[in-house]
Amino acid sequence: MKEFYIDCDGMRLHAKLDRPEGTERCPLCVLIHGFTGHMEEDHIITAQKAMNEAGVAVLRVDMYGHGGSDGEFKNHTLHKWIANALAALHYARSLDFVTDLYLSGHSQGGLLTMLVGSMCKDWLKAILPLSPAWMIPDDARAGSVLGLEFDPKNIPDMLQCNSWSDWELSGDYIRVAQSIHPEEAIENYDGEVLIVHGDEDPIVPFSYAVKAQELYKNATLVPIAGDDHCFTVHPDQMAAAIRSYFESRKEA
Ligand code: FER
Repeated sequence: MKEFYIDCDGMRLHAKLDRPEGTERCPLCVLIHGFTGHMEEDHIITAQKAMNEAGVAVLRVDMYGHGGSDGEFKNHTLHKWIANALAALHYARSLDFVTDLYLSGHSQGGLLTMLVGSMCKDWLKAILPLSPAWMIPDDARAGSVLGLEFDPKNIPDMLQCNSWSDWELSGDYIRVAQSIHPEEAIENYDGEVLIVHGDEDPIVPFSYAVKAQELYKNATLVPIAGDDHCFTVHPDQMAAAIRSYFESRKEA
């Protein structure tokens, strides 16, 4: 494992690169956490290990205002995360050992994967959104994020939440989220997509995974029966879905 920082316009993004054992050249997947998350969460490590076991190097990167990266949580927006993901992909593309490039992320990182996947479809072999929270823009337009209500036409300067974990968030987060239309990113992407989602997720409804699978031209959905947002019930099944996807790609 190599730990370092990737520069993004003067901001430091905390990164870790884990390469599979015994390989010189191999594919690489950039892997991104969710809202309030970071690269050391159990489900992120589980996904990383599954990829490594299938012979894929993994670049985990903490996004703006999260984990060990620069920036304050309250100032993060999806636009900043898009810039961060582009910086991570540029770094990955500069590595000599990398053959094929993949992008994966959990929840808000899964939404990011869908957005950046569409922007960078010429660089990517496939995208792997895990429990992708692609209703965030709809929630922001409706004035309700994670159970917190606000007037979507008169966005407050600051949002405070004490229920879901304790956070405060700039109104800019909402302004940016309201401007994003994931359906366009889905429509524009014609590569392979692997969606993994627990069918009892209380945070991102499983119905969004079903709808994404239908809208994408080339998507597979692996439902994890009885599992929650972070795959705490069947982490082994989430890992197996990822591992077998990459193993089947090797044979293709
Ligand atoms: C929302 C719905 C889900 C939201 C965030 C999430 C901030 C979840 C994100 C995550 O776990 O990454 O409206 O707004």
